[in-house]
Amino acid sequence: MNDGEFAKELLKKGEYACVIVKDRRIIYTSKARGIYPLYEAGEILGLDFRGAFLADKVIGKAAAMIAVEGGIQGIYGEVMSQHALDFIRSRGIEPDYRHHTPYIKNRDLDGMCPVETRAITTGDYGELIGKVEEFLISVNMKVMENTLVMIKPDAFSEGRVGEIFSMYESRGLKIVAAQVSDGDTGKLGAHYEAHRDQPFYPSLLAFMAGGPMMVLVLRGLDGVAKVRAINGTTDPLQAVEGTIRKSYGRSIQRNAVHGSASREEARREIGIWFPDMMKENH
Ligand code: RTP
Ligand code: MG
Repeated sequence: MNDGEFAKELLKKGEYACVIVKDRRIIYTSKARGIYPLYEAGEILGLDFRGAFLADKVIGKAAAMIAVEGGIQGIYGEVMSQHALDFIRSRGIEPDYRHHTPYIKNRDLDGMCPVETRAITTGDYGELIGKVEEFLISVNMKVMENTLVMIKPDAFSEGRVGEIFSMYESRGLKIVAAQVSDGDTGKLGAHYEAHRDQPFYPSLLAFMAGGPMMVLVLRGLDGVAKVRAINGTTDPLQAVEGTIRKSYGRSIQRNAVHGSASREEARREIGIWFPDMMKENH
């Protein structure tokens, strides 16, 4: 039995809704239906699909695009939409399927699935992932997020950069950009714009501009909330054991690190510190 038949066999046993096999090994399975399994396999786990075979209960255009982008060799779908079939064939792969349907239906079977609706208007992978994430967010599922982190001048001067990197990396966050910044009052003013009228603003700016610090973009599943949980509460005295601020913060102002408060704030802050990144997709 080859990899394609093996994947198909596993799917037919009914335990899984999505199976990926490569070199006689099962590299991914999921019991979940919908787009999340392929999003997870490709974007979250970063699986390399080159030479692999996918068998899935339902394949719409979005699933087809993710699989093909990852280099999939063969695709079997119990149900495949015409949009998926056309896309797969346009990439030189002959799809294998049991049933086909003009488009994937929504849950109530009275219209098009919202992911299919989003996918059929694009052929660009980056744009597709943006649309898939938009859908997943709308149904409260976790997605990959970029967030802005600062290792503030206190922690930087005390030589805590390595330990702080480890605390993020050991929790699955990846560093996608990093720079040392020293006394850039223009960028700091833009960054802390929302706090301009706070009584602590002048001393906050003086502290942040008072020596070198490190600015990072970290990426991970649920990255914004994850970083803030690792950082701990603003006041280190109230922070939970094991958080960065509990370990290295000294006061409500000298609190070792910064993490964006929301996805929107992360985008705004990344635009200030890494303007080139905003010209790409995130
Ligand atoms: P951050 O933005 O640095 O991640 O911290 P945060 O969201 O937990 O706190 P935020 O309210 O945004 O405050 C930004 C930074 O201002 C300093 N701060 N000083 N009462 C004070 O003296 C005071 N309150 C806030 C802290 O350095 C805080 O991280
Ligand atoms: Mg804040």
